Amino acid sequence: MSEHQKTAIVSVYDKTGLLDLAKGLVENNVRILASGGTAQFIRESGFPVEDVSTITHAPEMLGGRVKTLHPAIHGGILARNMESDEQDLKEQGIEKVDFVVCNLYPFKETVGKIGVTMDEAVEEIDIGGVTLIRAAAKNHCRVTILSDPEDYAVFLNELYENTQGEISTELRNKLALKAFEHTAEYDSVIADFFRKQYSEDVAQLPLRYGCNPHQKPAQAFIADRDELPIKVLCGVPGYINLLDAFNSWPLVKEVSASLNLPAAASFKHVSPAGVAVGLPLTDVEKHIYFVSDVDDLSPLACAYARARGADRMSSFGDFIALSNRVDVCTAKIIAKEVSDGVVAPGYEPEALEILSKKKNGKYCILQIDPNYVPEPIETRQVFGISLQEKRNDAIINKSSFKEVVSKNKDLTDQAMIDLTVATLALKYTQSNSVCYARNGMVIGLGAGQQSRIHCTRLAGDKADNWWLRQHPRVLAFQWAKGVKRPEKSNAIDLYVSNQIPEDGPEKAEYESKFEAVPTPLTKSERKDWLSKLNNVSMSSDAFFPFPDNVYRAARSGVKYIAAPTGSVMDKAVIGAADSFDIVYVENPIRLFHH
Ligand code: 93A
Repeated sequence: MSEHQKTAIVSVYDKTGLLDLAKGLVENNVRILASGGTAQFIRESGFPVEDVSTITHAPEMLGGRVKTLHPAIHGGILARNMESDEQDLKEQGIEKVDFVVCNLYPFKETVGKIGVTMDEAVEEIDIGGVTLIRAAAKNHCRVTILSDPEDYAVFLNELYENTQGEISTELRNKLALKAFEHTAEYDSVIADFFRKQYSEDVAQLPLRYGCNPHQKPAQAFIADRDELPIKVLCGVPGYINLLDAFNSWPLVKEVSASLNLPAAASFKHVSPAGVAVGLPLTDVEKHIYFVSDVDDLSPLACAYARARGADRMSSFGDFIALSNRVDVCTAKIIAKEVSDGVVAPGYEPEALEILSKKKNGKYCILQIDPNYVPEPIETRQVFGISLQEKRNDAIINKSSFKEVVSKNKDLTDQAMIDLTVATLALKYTQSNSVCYARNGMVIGLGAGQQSRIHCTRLAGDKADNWWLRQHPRVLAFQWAKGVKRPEKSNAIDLYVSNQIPEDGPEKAEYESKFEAVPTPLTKSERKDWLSKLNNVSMSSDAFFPFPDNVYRAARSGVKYIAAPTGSVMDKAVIGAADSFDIVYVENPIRLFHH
């Protein structure tokens, strides 16, 4: 054979298109060296082919575990067009390889079979094939790697067109990338299999289903660490529980770190319904958050009472995040509420015992490693496409609110606390979002609205409801015997949101909750009471496009606003704030969250 004859190593599990390829290679005077089964397949069809042992001078061994793993093969593939490599080949009597055709043992298909054994799975881990593919792809400036039968045709077209048997750089590059993608995906499937075998409940957590019961299978896992940063202490977390946990935990951790106070969040559908720090509660607050009967509220308990109490309707069945080790007092409050689960860095033994009894022992209790720091780059797949971004690691604290752009520049310390809570809440709220806060807690949050003014109105209406819940007439409600906490919250919500049923079964049901049915608030009584709501802070995850947002905010006692600027209407928006003597701070960081 002439020393210029092109050589192909062919070793394929999937023999689709192999004979057309062999025919094309032969017609272009390419020498074919193939592994056992591949060689036999080609030979039986009458095409000239040599066994790889012709150059390795070693038989296939270990039941096929070693076929192509040999310097005569890999030296031939990896050699560059440079003197020292040529010299090495000459000394070892090795010929250069120009084309590698290889596809791998079907590991994924094998482990997908019901009842597959570990031995069966292990035998399907391709070593030699992956080495062939990676070696050829590494040296793609000279070697062409075909890892998919789909590419044989385009390869042969070039081979027929070019009498020298050269393949264009463009095609070699494209095929090399494909080869690297192929081996990366192959290895990730193997890792996934062994993670499930050897690290269940450590680095991998099987989930009953995804967002909905028909979305199976589902799992949570971490690929770059030995173990997940969470431990399941009770119950079985669901997919949405984990979405809530991994959004609410960083939120309370950051709020607590920024304000040096314990923090709590009450999440529903991956947005907070309430977020708060552990400032002490007044008697009225205790009353409206349903904790009047709890003695000696700890700071963490105050934080949760506030977070849960902000919007009791939305918090029904919440997922809770607590910044500190959970104490008995906090656990006792949680015990009384309808809730789905909790995440915290630790639990006092008695607190854990109390919580473990919830939901007939099925309450989801997660312990998170407070020192866990996620990778800076986050990837997710949507509709089969990977999206990657740097994690939103923006730090929000009191010093974030320096750029006062309004005439009134009097930003109080309490306002800075409230703006920190509100802005951090937005960082973990589905956008668009606007948040009202007062006295260290969220009092109204508008999440996931496509229009900003709808967020501002929604959050404003919630803030109004929160304030109306403190009206003396609501505080004096006389409940019928046996009315449960959620039923009380529902009735209060109908009352304060001015939606008291006027007739039919709805009215009867509403009235059945009371010992004495309360007289509705008149329009002017509502107005009077709402006019007393003051010193509210408001934050927005992006700029306000129109002054209408400021007008709406002012109606709910907003005195401090933090929002990014950058709208063509900035001047009009800030002008509107000035007309209400509102302090307007530019927050330079946009906080969209999806
Ligand atoms: O068991 S292996 O990892 N050891 C090897 O040395 C080796 N070389 C190629 N498997 C190896 N292969 C794989 O054999 C290829 O990736 C291909 O999937 C298969 C082709 O085997 P046969 O030619 O005997 O049908």
